[in-house]
Amino acid sequence: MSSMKETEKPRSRAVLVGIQLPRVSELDNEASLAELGRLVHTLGYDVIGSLCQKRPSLAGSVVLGEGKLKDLARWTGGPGEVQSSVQVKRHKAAERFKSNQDAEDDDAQDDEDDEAGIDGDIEAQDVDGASDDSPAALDGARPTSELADVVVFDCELTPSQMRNLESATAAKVLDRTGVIIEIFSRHARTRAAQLQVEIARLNYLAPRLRETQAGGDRQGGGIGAKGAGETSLELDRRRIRDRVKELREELESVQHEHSVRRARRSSENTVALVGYTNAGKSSLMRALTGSEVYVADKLFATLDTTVRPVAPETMPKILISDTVGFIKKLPHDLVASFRSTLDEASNANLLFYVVDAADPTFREQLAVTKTVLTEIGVVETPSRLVLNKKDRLTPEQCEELAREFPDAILISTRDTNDIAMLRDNLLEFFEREMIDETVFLPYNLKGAIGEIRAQMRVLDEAFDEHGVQLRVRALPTQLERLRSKYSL
Ligand SMILES: Nc1nc2c(ncn2[C@@H]2O[C@H](COP(=O)(O)OP(=O)(O)OP(=O)(O)O)[C@@H](O)[C@H]2O)c(=O)[nH]1
Ligand SMILES: [Mg+2]
Repeated sequence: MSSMKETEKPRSRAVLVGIQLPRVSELDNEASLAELGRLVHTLGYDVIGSLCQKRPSLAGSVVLGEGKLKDLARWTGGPGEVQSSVQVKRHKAAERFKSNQDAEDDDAQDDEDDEAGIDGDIEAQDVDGASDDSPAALDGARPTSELADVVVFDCELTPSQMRNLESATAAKVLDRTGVIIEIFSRHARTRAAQLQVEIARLNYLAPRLRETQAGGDRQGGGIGAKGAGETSLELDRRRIRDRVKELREELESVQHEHSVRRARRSSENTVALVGYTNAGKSSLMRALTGSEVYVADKLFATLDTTVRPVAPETMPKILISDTVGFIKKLPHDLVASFRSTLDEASNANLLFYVVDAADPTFREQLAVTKTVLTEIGVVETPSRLVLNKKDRLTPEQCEELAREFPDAILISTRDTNDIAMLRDNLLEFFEREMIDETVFLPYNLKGAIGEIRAQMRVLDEAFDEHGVQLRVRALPTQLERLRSKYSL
């Protein structure tokens, strides 16, 4: 539904800015910037270019060097330097000019050749670093026929850096955290997810709100105000704090309901699908359970955990839970909200680490996933590595991966044979873990008998005048829970 909204809106144009810190390799930096591009695209912006600069740190009033800032301003039509308060009026005029320009540009959006050529130009400049003093920058020489209205930095910016950058570029400035929080708030569907994201969003906004108000006319510190009605940006920090407290209280009660529901499922066999965003978890969920969960070529398509039984039904019944995806440089507050969303994972009997094997950076993505799970206390759960999107690999690549990860399961969610194989693998796992035990149930424990039949495999049964003696095959944890629940 939200995807509809995203495509209906006139699309904003964004320029990406990467800061390459000393210990970051060229490759990692590129991958990170490419990922930022996909995040920004998910947000509904068109990425029209990118700039990158090596810097010793993220310090400084605008993070970038002087010349680079001017380069950046050419993309947005901004003044190219931080405006003093006297200059703010001119800054405003520039913004007005820009929005007029936008309207014109919308009428003439077919100049693709032109745009592509100039894109290449800028990239070449960036690579040899010769762009640090372009006198044309201030004369309004623009790299494309269209100006960008948004600048997105692939790092976290301080509130004052953000304000300075907005002043120098006359564009809206976002950082990676802001983009991720915005995507989360658009994609959150259940009340629990909405509450978690809203808390993270307000915490992110609070310091920026103070700074921007002190700075003058702009409000909102760079995050899109859309959909934020109730969190109205005029709220001062005290009111934001109150609101966060309220939200946390509501969240607690919602989470209590969730944990009750989870406890009800606790005697069942569950497999949690975990992994980086866009790896194919929801696709795998669909394939294994026949359910219509949301699949999309978007980052963070899924924010809420869904649980469905494997279909066709298995005995014992196995539940699959689909979880929220991970990403590098995840904002801290969002990690905290993962904690509860990922309780499903911590209660699972088995974890499937799903990775997009066609993504050259999947090893790192897997490491990020494992780190976050360890952080939230998921440590001892047995796991399997599922290398997905096999259809995008050559046979040679498949062989190499099989050598590198001998225990992994290489699949494509689009291949029914692969899904059947994965399903067998899943059943085998539960089969291997299961033990046979005899339990005696007095006749008055009808509920327990029903529960056993629904969830465990009954191998043998013998009745006498007091009750029924069942020989069952089940997971040790299942049996344990059964015993404590019915005091057997
Ligand atoms: N080529 C190919 N594409 C796949 C495969 N499995 C999934 N995809 C595509 O990958 C994209 C992401 O799939 P999802 O299932 O939504 O990924 P996800 O892991 O649930 O992502 P998040 O919900 O964002 O964490 C979609 O466009 C899928 O169609 C596969 O085996 N091969
Ligand atoms: Mg998903």
